[in-house]
Amino acid sequence: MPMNADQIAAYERDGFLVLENFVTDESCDRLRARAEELVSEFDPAGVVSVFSTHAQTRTSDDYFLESGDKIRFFFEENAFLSDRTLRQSKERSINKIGHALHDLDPAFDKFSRTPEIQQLVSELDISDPLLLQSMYIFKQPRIGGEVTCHQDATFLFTEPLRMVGLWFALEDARRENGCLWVIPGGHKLGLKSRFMRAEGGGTRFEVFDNIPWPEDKLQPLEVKKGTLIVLHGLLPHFSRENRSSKSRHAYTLHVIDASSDYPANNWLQRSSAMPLRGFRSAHYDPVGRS
Ligand SMILES: O=C(O)CCC(=O)C(=O)O
Repeated sequence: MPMNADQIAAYERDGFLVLENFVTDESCDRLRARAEELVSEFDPAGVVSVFSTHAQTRTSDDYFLESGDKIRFFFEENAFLSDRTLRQSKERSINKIGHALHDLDPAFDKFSRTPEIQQLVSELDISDPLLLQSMYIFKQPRIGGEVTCHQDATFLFTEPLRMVGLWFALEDARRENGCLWVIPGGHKLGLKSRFMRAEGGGTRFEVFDNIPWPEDKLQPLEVKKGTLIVLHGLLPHFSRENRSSKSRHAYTLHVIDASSDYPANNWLQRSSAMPLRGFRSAHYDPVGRS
């Protein structure tokens, strides 16, 4: 359904939009079931990589840096006991899967490339869309890690900036299990930093502005399963730890515009054999011809 003028105005004013019932419960459940299969097939031996946003660091190992065109699995920071064994089952230890699910897995391709998402993105000033990054985020019960306050454009920079984040709640997200928090209007504060590949290998942050976020303005977005939260690329947002007994699964998709420059020193890169694509599916034809 097209967005109305009030919704577009709210997005421009606040930098985010909450669209309830954007996805059916059945679609959410299909994606959850597929993620479960991927995790059960994943053998962590030798590839253990942890995802953390604390202290402005992010895992910079090759497993992470090469994941832009792959399906890779990252553990929660608190997944391990001191002897490096898992505190909970493998299924309850993964922080997220990233970053090319939407291109490599048919179920994720189908979920990501619907006419509804295509239309929404076209209404957000992205006329030549490219699906850049996807993540399945588990926010595991009890050990789900905090995601510190950030702008997605820090990690997925384009010049000029034309990028939108789509955050799909696959389960109810409440304060208790680590819902998203946003700073309404914070997208007008400018870009604070860029996370990029460093010249000598690894990654680094380039900081443009050290002023702390106005955290008193943070607002929780408690949403129901099936809700889509649209995030402007510059909107500051974060999520708290999950200490509850409930998980908080979400799927995120980041879309950029082909007319903007995508710098070669952005952390997320792809091999030339797997170029970015728009809404034409490689696996699935919404009209049913293939
Ligand atoms: O799902 C979350 O808890 C936060 C995700 C997020 O902000 C991100 O990955 O950019």
